[in-house]
Amino acid sequence: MSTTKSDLDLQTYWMPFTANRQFKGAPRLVKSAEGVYYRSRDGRRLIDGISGMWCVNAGHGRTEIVEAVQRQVAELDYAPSFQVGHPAAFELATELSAVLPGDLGHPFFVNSGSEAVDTALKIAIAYHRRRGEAGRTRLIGRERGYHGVGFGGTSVGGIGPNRTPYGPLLPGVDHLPHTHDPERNAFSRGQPKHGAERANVLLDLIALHGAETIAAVIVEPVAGSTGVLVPPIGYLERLREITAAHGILLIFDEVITGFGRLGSPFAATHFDLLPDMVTLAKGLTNGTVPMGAVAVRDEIFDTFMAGPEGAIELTHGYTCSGCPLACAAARAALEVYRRDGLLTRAAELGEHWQSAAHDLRGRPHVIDIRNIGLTAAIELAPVPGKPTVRGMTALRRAFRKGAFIRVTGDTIALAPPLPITPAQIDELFALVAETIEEVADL
Ligand code: PXG
Repeated sequence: MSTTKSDLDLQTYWMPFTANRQFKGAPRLVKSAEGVYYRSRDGRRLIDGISGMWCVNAGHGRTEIVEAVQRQVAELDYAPSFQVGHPAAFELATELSAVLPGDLGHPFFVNSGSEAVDTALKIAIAYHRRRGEAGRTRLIGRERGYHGVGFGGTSVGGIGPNRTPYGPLLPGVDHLPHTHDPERNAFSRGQPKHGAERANVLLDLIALHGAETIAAVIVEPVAGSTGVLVPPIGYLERLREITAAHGILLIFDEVITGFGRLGSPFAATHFDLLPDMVTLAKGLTNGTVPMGAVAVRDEIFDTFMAGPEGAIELTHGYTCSGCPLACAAARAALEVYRRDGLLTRAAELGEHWQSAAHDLRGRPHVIDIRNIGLTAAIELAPVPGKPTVRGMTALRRAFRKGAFIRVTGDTIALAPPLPITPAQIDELFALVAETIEEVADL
């Protein structure tokens, strides 16, 4: 089957985060997937270098997940979660809490990472208010951060083009500086050495506004969307120290880092730090059914449970919060992760992955390579005066060659399904290397 426009109406669908008109002139369509491969609509095999979109951590077409969703939809297609329950949501909450570090648990279910972030920000503000600190409303994100597309997540997010079209956004938001420092850290393997001191800017914001006005700091432990910025050694520890000392909640947005991406179940486990809340989505259901979650430490949960018994503790939730299908998918995904040892597999593959990534050093226009766990970014120098052109051309060329990758600006981002084999890692990087050669002379 060909991907011509004649047999498929491409014009009506308004695609997200896509140059619609350019895409529709030369569409890239996939029609099936299995393991670490997609199949394009015209029948070509593509190695999935980015787990769909950082979410298919267990690989595609996992029978256990497919069957669990099928059974669930046949038995109980939908049930609300306001004032009524169904067993799968309670079972999932218990199972998820068991894999979360420390006393993080009591998951509040939502439908996406964006909703998880907005929910976490609302919980943070409401938590302080319940404790008599209603003045703590200020939220602090970080430059280059991505926290989804809700108004809260957009406000604490730090990627200019995702913010500027949308007006003033939330008031009372500040941003820490990002941690990208190519002069000192280019081609670092794993965590870069330099930059922990950038966390100290939080002290300046505290001096400026007063700790008593600040509700929470939210960061991606490893910034994914912006092109894999790995935290400098000591940076996250410093953020934890400062937030704890000033009564500020620390939220780790683990939408990408959760469920084994770094070689540990969560970034909090990996860096051995306990944030006050984590946001989850993507890998929670292996990308199959939309679902997100916010997990909180006991003290936060207990604070909400302390009021009058008949009162709704959090006036928040969605029609599909804890939907049966999503719960079934997540329970099956967690079981696959556990049974196949996927939550730590990235650590086993880490050396091979890291060498394969850094072997690209010296290819044309490669100005930085960053990696941690099963993620990597290969940053290419922009074509002079034409930022993003080299990146987007690479994406198109790679797709044609048989590699499914992500590109942000002129940076190639890679994060394959965790069951990938060393030979498949080599296959992926060989295609990326060829692609980089092909975009040398733009
Ligand atoms: N937080 C983080 C850290 C994310 O990476 C979200 C929140 C929002 O999740 P939802 O489910 O609402 O999309 C994300 C999403 C990319 C890319 O190209 C990354 C995301 C989404 C789309 C593209 O890197 N991350």
